[in-house]
Amino acid sequence: MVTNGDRSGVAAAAVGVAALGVGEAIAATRGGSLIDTLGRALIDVAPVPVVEAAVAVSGRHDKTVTRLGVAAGVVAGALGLGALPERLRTPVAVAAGAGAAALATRLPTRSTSTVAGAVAASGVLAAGLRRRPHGLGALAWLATGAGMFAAAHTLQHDLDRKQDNDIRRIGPMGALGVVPQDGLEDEPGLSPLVTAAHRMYVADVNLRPPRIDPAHWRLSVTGKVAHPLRLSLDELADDAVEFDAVMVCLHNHPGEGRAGNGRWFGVPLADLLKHAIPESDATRLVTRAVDGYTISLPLDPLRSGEWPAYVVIGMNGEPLTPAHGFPARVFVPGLYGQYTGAKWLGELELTDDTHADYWWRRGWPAGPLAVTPQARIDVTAPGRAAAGTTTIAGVAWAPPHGIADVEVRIDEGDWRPADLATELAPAAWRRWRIAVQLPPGDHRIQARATSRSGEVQEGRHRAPFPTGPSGFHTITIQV
Ligand SMILES: Nc1nc2c(c(=O)[nH]1)N[C@H]1C(S)=C(S)[C@@H](COP(=O)(O)O)O[C@H]1N2
Ligand SMILES: [Mo]
Repeated sequence: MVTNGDRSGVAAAAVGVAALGVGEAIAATRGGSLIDTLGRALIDVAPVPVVEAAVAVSGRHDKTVTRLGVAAGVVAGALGLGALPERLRTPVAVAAGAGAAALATRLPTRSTSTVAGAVAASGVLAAGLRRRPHGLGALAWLATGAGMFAAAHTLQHDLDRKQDNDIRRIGPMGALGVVPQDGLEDEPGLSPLVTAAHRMYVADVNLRPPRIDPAHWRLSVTGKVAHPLRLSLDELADDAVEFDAVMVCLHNHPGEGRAGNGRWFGVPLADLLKHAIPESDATRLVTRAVDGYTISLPLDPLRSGEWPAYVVIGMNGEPLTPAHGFPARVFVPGLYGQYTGAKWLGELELTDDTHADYWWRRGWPAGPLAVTPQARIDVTAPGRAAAGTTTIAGVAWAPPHGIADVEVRIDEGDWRPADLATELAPAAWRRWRIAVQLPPGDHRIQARATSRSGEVQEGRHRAPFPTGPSGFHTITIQV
């Protein structure tokens, strides 16, 4: 039996889907998205423990989970609206739309169409709730919503394709086609020495990468400098060099995949700073993305070259992909991603210590935080060289100093040194392998890394917040 309350619930949900769909389609005409704007707003205000729990639970699917959460929230909001007394529905729906529109104006990227989408969505919501469709009527609203979502998807897809074409036309960034080797190419299942861009983890607060026209994009170097700069991608490419380094997310628990090794192409930041001529009271370098997100760094170690830092414009011989920061990002090998510099870079601003970054204002330390040594086990397989042996292999990193040792222990026994592959660069990850003899049964295998600076991987488990995770990657295998 369908009660009156149930029926108005169905109506409100159908209207909610239609309203959101219309909003998405209108926003998408210029690349905006209501859902993504609300999602970003949610990320911007969520308390750090909530963000940490969401990152831990959703893993690599954090963006999908956020989007579904927002969509569910909007539909739930429509249900709530539907339950309100008739005379309140329209004003509340319009207020919600105005709120969403106001949020959209806070995000500089493609905000006009998102504002229009929010206004339209609140209009559809108010009109639909007044009509209270049921039966086939509700179905028609649902179908309209679905059609609008499909239209939004097509529009976004076309814009993505246009961005991809713009990027493809740029041509190579670095020595395309040179595949480095380290001697462990014969180990199936081991992480590649160089991580392909499409296999590299993605971590950021944007639900969709900003789309940037490379023809009009310029990197500005501003603030406390005697000689402000505005540089095109071509001008940056003229001064770029290749370097190998591992990018590590602060949220990477031992054994996880939030780390990748790239052959990057970038302009040494020390050179850029020399050209810009910092003023004497400049103490920080703010790396600012086109959407306003910032990561800042102390200026001195960047100027002196103590930290080799780069404005990166290419990865693995090609321009950066949209997900990884096209057209430019700042990268200081050895600092966690959250502290290393902004993707989708628009500006480098020299300033003083009055600046506060996105994450510090939320309770993270001002940092910068350095990557600690970590070893990951990728492979446990019957040894091919000798019968009765087990091959254990993986990757380890300790940027910028490099890996001195990787050791493995079985069932909490003594640490045994693994063989290290040829080092690509101290800041890169290093592959390793060891063959061990294991009696039949279950065994706990652990690996630990030691840096060339003498830092030994810490075995005690620690959560990522606030200074980065620790512990050993531990796996159990059956022989
Ligand atoms: N603009 C911008 N840059 C950013 C972030 C971000 O949210 N926005 N996240 C940082 C974090 S936390 C990490 S781990 C790295 C991830 O880079 P990747 O997605 O290319 O692996 O980018 C950093 N740069
Ligand atoms: Mo990160």
